[in-house]
Amino acid sequence: MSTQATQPKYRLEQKRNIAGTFPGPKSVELNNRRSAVVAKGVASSVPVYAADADGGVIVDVDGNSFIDLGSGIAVTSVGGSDPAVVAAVQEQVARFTHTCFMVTPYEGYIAVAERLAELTPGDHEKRTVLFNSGAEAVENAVKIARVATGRNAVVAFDHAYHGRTNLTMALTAKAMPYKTGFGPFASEVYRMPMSYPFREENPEITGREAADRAILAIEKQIGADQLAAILIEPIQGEGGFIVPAEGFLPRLAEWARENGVVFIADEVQSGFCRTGEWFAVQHEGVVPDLMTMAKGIGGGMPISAVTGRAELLDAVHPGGLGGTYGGNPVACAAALAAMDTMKEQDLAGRAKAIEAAVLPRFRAVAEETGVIGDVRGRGAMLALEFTKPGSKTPDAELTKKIAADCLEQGVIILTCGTYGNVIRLLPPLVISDELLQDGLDVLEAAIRANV
Ligand code: PLZ
Repeated sequence: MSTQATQPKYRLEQKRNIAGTFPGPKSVELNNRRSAVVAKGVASSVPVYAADADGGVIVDVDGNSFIDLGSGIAVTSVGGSDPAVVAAVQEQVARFTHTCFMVTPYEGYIAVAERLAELTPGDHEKRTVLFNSGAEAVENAVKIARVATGRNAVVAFDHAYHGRTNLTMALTAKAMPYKTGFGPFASEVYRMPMSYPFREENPEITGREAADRAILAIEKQIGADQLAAILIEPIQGEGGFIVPAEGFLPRLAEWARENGVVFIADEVQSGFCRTGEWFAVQHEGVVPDLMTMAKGIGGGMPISAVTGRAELLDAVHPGGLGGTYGGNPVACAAALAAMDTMKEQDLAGRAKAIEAAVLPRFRAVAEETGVIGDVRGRGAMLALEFTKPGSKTPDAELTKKIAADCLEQGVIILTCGTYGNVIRLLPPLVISDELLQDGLDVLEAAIRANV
């Protein structure tokens, strides 16, 4: 970790502690109330209810302290209640909660746009528009690309996840639970083969060749002149933390540029220091035309953004983009504070340190146990892909069991993947070394106990 970086200040003791029965009586009671009134369609991966959260811990209503290795799906990179975010929110919320930027604008929105122009890759002129959720950012990036190009088709990839609204469902690859029964879906979405090094039929295929495989299919099935945008997660999230082979993203971006196609990087999950850089595209020097961002940007408050080339965003007629809450002032204040914390605490550097603590350790565990086919990821966006020994057959059952065992020991661990066989590690970037070690010890023990 950089020595100049300031250290996180914790309000809660950074310790794992499962006090009594699990889940405790108060969580059980809340669960009963929930069953009577909350829709079944929204499911929770953890059966306890949160009362407090700070740094790398979440405390439940029964007083149990959990190590958070999920960050509310890659959101609370600065921790569950970063003092800078809390202070900024309190200050703003006491002045005004909302005016609607489309009615009476305010400075915070502009300040966020200025910050994103500075932080996102490329020194071209940029514009930003703010929304509330990742899905909304993706929908709007597609709208912008269509207006700017006058074309309709959009390419997304195998294993992609882009959201749950109608257009983003169409862009998302996985049927269950995201799409099944929810159609008809938006048209003019075309799915192309991803670079998934661990599951390539030809293990020798380079990133560039994998890109050319997709490009050939695009040219034959769509036609470059009909294509508005290529939309891709630089490291796929829900689909399994898939890091494409080196050269895949640069080749796609290059082809897009040559053909007047807008290259959209969906950095909703991978952005804001998560992978050891501000944005995951930076690992290969890719400069997207548009970027979608959400999650980590807001320090836990709902805010999302599309940032990109001025000529693309400004192609949209005034009034064509917006929404009642987009760039809400409280969320903007939180985002500015969260970005300050990321910089001051060198959370990108911290993500790299987390990578160094995890990858070699779990590569050794993979070797010894034979149940982990692939250990991958960048920064603090890391994954273990579980497979039946001696094969690449996904083992979703084992994955689920290990995550459940970790939870009983007080460690919140998320799974993902098209085949449901990936454990993903997404700790808050402010997690202490000791807490991370404890969490990893629990995970390693749970893996060993199940083989
Ligand atoms: N793009 C790359 O990861 C959200 C979804 C969890 P929203 N990922 C978590 C779930 O099951 O709903 C995501 C993402 C990428 C877009 C989105 C969508 O972001 O803020 O959930 O709309």
